[in-house]
Amino acid sequence: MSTTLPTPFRLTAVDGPDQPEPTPALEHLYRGFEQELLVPLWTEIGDLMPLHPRSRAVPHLWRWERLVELAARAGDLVPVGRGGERRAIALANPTLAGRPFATPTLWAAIQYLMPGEDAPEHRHTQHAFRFVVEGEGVWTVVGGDPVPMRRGDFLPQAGWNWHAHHNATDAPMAWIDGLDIPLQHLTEAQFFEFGREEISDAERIEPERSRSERLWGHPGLRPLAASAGSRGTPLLAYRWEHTDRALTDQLRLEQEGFGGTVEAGHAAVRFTNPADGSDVLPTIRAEFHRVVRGAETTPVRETGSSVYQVFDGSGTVTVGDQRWSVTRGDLFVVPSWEPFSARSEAGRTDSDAGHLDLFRFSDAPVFEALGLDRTQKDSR
Ligand code: GTQ
Ligand code: FE2
Repeated sequence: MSTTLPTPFRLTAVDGPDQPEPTPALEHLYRGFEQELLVPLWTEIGDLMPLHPRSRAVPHLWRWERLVELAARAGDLVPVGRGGERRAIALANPTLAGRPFATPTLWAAIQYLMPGEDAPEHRHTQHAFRFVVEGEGVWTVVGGDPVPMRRGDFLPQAGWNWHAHHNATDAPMAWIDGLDIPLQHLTEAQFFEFGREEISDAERIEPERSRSERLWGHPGLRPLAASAGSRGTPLLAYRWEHTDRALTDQLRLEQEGFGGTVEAGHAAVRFTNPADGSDVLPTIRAEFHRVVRGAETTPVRETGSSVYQVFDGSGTVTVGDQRWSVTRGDLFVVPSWEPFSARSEAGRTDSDAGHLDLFRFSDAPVFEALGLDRTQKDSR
């Protein structure tokens, strides 16, 4: 028995140099291609093999004020528990077909936990991190190790680690999650397991520092007895005091005439694996940038995409043909090969030190591993 499937696509003659003349014979050839599910390269090449990257995603900005407002409302209306697993609300790039994807490879979400609430334990192949722009009081329990989360902290967590979150205070807390969900979705290699309903009383403690920090959190000192594991960083928290001090020192060195910054008025650090200096996660790079009041970064375009969150200060950021005034907490995306620059300026509500502080994460490790990384500086 033969079934006739509807043709899933329709080939039309394309106008252009080196395209065949649209004759009835060509039409007949194209109908034959359709029937046999064949597509010739010559009608598709511009889209499949472009001269330079053309992202399906667009530059876009989300205001923190609105995200927190809506997340708080979700806190009142939506329980957190088995099934949904997390009260996480993802940024959806407007041209990615309504999928909860900030870029074609990166997930970025605001997560919200009410006083006393627990997000249940699970694990998955997706690599993840948390970054805190305001508040404190949640402990993320990774492999039984309770890790406190506070403003400015960066908390990576490589795939397949058990994790739960626990709000130990009487105030709600919001933070952002970054994961490689869209990338792993494309790979069709994801796994997920539900853990215990409740974390144990021994894990429901609230230490100032995680065990991972006590072992791995001393600069330049590798513990001899510990194995770092094979995927991602063994250090589960990168504390704001260290990041802040590193950036402050870079700017002071510049002032003293010893260099130290990536360019005038622009200090930057990458969060790395203390065991080998590699990126914190196999698929995600994380950085922190500080731009001095009045300074502007050189426009750069890179393959791969990034998500930024304004940690402090205010200024103007330019992504491709978009320009926004930004302030604390605002999130925006830089799609592949879109020029990016940031300028630090006084904002409407200024109480900060006059710097524009930017947290950034990207898919750069994937592009480097595949030999697809390319950077163009001063891409004005
Ligand atoms: O906190 O474990 O935003 O598994 C998306 C998936 C957060 C989490 C997200 C997750 C988590
Ligand atoms: Fe998770």
